[in-house]
Amino acid sequence: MHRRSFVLLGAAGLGSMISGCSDDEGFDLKNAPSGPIVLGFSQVGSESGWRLANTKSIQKAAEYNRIELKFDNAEGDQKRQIAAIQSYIDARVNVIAFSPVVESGWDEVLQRARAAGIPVVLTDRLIKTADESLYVSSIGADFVAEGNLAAAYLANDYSSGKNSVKVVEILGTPDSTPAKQRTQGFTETISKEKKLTVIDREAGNWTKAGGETAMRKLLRRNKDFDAVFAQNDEMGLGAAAVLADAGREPGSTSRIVTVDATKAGLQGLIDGKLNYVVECSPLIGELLMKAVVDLFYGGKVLRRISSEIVVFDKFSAATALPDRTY
Ligand code: GYE
Repeated sequence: MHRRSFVLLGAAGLGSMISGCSDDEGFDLKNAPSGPIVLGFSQVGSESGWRLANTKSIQKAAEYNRIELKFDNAEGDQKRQIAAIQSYIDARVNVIAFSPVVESGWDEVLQRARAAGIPVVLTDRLIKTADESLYVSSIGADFVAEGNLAAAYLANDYSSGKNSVKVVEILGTPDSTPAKQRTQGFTETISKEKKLTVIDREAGNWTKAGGETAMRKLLRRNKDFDAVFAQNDEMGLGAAAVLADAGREPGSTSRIVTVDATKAGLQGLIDGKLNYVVECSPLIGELLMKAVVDLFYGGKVLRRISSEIVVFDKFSAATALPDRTY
């Protein structure tokens, strides 16, 4: 069945508006800095094609917007992210942004940023905190919707024939927002359509090697399952390699749905290794720099700025791949 790409616009227009920030919102933003805005950014790591494209997007957008970027790559280490944020506070940057590797453990360093009068913007992922005033805006995709779509497309694939479909799930980093919310969305949808059941889960930590290891463990524990929901392309392609070695033809005997829509993911669709890929665009650099400029030049900064979601199949992947920038 030829599916068209399905576009679900983020709720970019929703969410409270923040025009600068007054004391009662926790930040008393100073006027625009005399020179270029200095932004301190802490990146999660280099774990996937998505992350590399995200880094490039942020660095290019800072250059294009003439924002002085202090950039640190934490290589997956929360302690290093906290140290980088502290170094930006010590350096008295104008604004801090970061993609939190996990959701918990940020309150103390963000309270120090607020005490220093430095606004914080979250990109890509979220934090778990009782004090939402610790950050002024968050920019990223609706991961729950991505999980909803992954389940919906997988269920539709079995619309004829099988009444019950057993799924194994390969997760990203535990306690990271995309890992938690993609599972939440997938679970919400399958609880309504009643055809799919997740029988087992294993963490693959966003990498291809992690996906291979997770798939081997799942194969050892489960002889009988139909499909794989891998939370990013790298883990899905790792799972496909292990399934092929085990004689379970990925894309047919075992259907696979993933998230991200990197070049490798779209190629996997064209090669028949994957069945559906839900896009989660990493290209949020421009959204971040616009929010940063608006913070200091009186523009309106949304509390939540969402990116678009598109679902690819092998046909739309072939159309999109030639122009793909990541
Ligand atoms: O899906 C994965 C990356 O936070 C949305 O992290 C991002 C996720 C993405 O490693 O490839």
